[in-house]
This record gives sequence, C-alpha cells and structure tokens, in this order.
Amino acid sequence: MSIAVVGVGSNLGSREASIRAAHALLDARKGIEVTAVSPLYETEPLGPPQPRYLNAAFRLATTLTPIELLRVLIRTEERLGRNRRSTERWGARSLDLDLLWDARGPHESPELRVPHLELEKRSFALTPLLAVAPELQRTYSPLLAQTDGELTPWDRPAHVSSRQRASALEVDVEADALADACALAVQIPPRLGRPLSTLHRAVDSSTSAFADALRDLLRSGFSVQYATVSRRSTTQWMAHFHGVNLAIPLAGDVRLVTTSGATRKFHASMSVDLASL
Ligand code: A4P
Ligand code: MG
Repeated sequence: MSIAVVGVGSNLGSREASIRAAHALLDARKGIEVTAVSPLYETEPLGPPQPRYLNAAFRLATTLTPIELLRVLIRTEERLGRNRRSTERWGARSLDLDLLWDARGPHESPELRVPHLELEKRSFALTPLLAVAPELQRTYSPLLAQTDGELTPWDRPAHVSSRQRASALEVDVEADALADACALAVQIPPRLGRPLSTLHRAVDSSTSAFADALRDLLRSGFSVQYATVSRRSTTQWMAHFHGVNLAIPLAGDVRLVTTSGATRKFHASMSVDLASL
C-alpha cells in the first residue's frame, strides 16, 4: 500500500455530482481506497475565459503503480463525460483528475510527471492537497503562501437531505441549476456492490426527461446509485448514470419533481419505492 493524492477539478455540468461520483468510482476500483476527501473550493479559472471551478483532493491508499493509477484516472474522467477532443490548453472540463503527489517519490516519464508540474504555483491544488495530507505542510505551506494563499472552503449552495423510511427513500436538494438539482437528487443506496458501470443518456433538458431515463434504467435492472450531467445546453443534457447491473428490475415507482427552491433557484425532490428494490 502506498499513499497518493489526486487533485480534482470540474467546471462544466453538475460539478459537485461529478466530484462525488469520481470519489465513488475510484473507491470502487480494486487496489484503490479513498481514505480522505478535502472540502470543496470554488476557484477562479486559470487559462482562457470559462466558468468557475470546484476543486478538491482525494487521499488514496493504493497498490497500483503511478502509471496504472494515471490510467484509472483517465478512464474515470472519460466515464464521467470528459470530452478529450477539445484540445484547448487549460480549457473547461466536466472532470479533471491529476495525480498531484505520491509517497513513493518523484516520477518522470513522457506520460506522467509527479509531483504535478504546476502544483507549486496553484492554490487550488495546494490547499486541498494540504487538507488531506497535513504531513506535507512543511514542504508546501511556504509555496502556498507565494500563491493567492490558502482558499476558504466553498459555502455549499446546494442543500441535500435524505430520509430513508421503511418503504421509501426520499431525497431533497436545492441547487442553482436545474441539471445540478436533478443530478444531486439521485442518491440511491447500493443494493449490492459499488458503482461499476456507467450508462450514458442524452436527454431533453427537463426534469421529466431526466426522471424518465432514470426510471427506465431502474426498471431494466440497472441499479443506479449516482447521476452526473457533463454537458448541458438549453435543449439537451448528457446524463451519466453510475451503478451496477443487477438484472433485478425495480417494480415500484421513482418520482422526481422540481419546484422553485427556498434557498436556491431549484428544489428537487426524489422518492424511490424501496419495498420493490
Ligand atoms: N500528465 C502528466 N503528469 C500528470 C499528472 N501528474 N497527473 C499527462 C495527470 N496527468 C498527467 O492531461 C494531459 C496529460 O498530462 C495526461 O494525458 C497525462 O499523460 P489532460 O488532463 O488530458 O489535459 P489537461 O488537464 O488539459 O492538461 P493539463 O496541463 O494537465 O491541465 P491542468 O494542469 O490539469 O489544468 N483553473 C482552476 N481554478 N481549477 C482547475 O482545476 N484546471 C485546469 C487544467 C486549468 N485551469 C484550472 C483548473
Ligand atoms: Mg489533467
């Protein structure tokens, strides 16, 4: 087992849901355990004009070599809808996973450079790194002081509350974008195992189309646990449903309703009939 720290960034689609799903997908991999997650930080974009990022870091205990780990990171970015065709340097992305630091020491090859080349210049990488690896304070705190300085954690705008009753699961969230509200509302406890596959669906940009896609998958026997949205336009979203194919169809209903929120623009309420799960 060795320790590694992965930096996470997202500035497209359902940012928080993507980070949460990346956590679950990495933790589900053989040879990787996510042992700590930093707070989320909302940061000004570095690079061309683009939306603000959410940044975080995961501390991993891993048996994978750094190169194997890099390949898992790239596969995870792709499963979460990262589109690598856009080649703009430092451009917007639904998910970026960088290997920031590895306890085995520096690594330099054409594919991978550890510590990450830009780590020392970026408070959005250093602040979450130090949050999950306090043993690196002596090395990196002086460098952090030369950047914008330590960031303050994101004042989480979305509120999530979930209640599990005898026969139903109910989740309530508030978010500023409809796609975020729909994606964050999907938090279904695993029936068996961790999320191992991802099914992608292009859906009309509405709560009902998103709910229809979710219901279809649950009824087909795919046990959805999380959802993310990577691309969204005014007419279409690219939704990703993460879960396990159990081939046990859901017999009951899934309801997803959005209304205007009390603290944010949208309130989403999801309920799933657990008796049939
Ligand atoms: N690569 C080499 N070393 C590493 C490493 N330590 N971790 C290679 C991950 N990858 C590494 O990466 C290109 C290639 O870098 C990989 O295939 C791998 O072989 P990529 O993710 O496809 O491309 P990229 O991310 O666009 O390039 P780059 O240079 O890695 O961009 P960065 O440095 O990741 O910057 N602003 C804010 N506020 N927050 C951000 O998180 N992120 C970026 C992206 C720009 N601006 C940002 C943020
Ligand atoms: Mg990268």
